[in-house]
Amino acid sequence: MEIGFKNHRQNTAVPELDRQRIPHHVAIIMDGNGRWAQKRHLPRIAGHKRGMEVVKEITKAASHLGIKVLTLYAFSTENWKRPDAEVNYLMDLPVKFFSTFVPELIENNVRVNVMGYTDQLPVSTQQAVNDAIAQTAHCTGMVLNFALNYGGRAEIVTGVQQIAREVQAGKVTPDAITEETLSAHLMTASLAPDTDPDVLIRTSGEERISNFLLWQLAYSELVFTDVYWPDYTSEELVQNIVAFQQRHRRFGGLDDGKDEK
Ligand code: V07
Repeated sequence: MEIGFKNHRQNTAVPELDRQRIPHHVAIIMDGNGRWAQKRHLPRIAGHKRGMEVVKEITKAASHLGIKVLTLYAFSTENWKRPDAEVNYLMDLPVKFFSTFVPELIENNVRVNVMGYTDQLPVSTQQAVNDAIAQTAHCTGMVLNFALNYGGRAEIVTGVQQIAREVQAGKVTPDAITEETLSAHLMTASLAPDTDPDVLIRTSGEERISNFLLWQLAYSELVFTDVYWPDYTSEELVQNIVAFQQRHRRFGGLDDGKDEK
């Protein structure tokens, strides 16, 4: 085990980041924007605005760490239930985000991808997203993958519908359907070979999946932090990756049993 620097308060060793074992795919549920704002007697929108600036910082940090795919849960299919003013503001964030950040994405060789039911978004939002995808299409570094109007169960239903149509057309037999078949019909298929997150991070203290990447998270390590998303930093990201590196992934199997209790 890599023992790094000593903790200043106590003389206990704290583990350091292993740069040889950076997770390929990191997914984040960016929670706590509303609570961050409430605590400061600010409107919820102020939390979202600050949260968008944090997205920019974390994107750059993740790219510098050598992460291959950063998936961010920006808007769920349930978020339409929020007040109209808040939904309208949220729908304008991708526009704001890209109007200021595309040059930096290109400088950092970051390619934008979006997954979700984007056809239901305002046309101006779709336009901003499509422009950013087009303008970064040549970038070969990290993929910044936004989940926008995304829901995990709906994604699986859509994938199953596509497969059923292929069966109906006589292109596949039911027995030939495997886990790989469904994987290939999910919205993460274009991220292959990194379709499944190695680690899911959720901020703001809630310990739930909330209909995010249900299929893809089957073997992911789950890391929860109490920090509200607008207070999240690159140092916290490194800490959360260290926590991931301390875990012992077995993908359901057993290893040599040394760590079995
Ligand atoms: C949103 C800021 C981050 C905290 C979570 C909620 C508020 C960036 C985007 C975005 C999405 C797609 C895209 C480019 C940028 C975004 C929404 C909310 C809806 F292609 N931040 N952010 N989208 N928040």
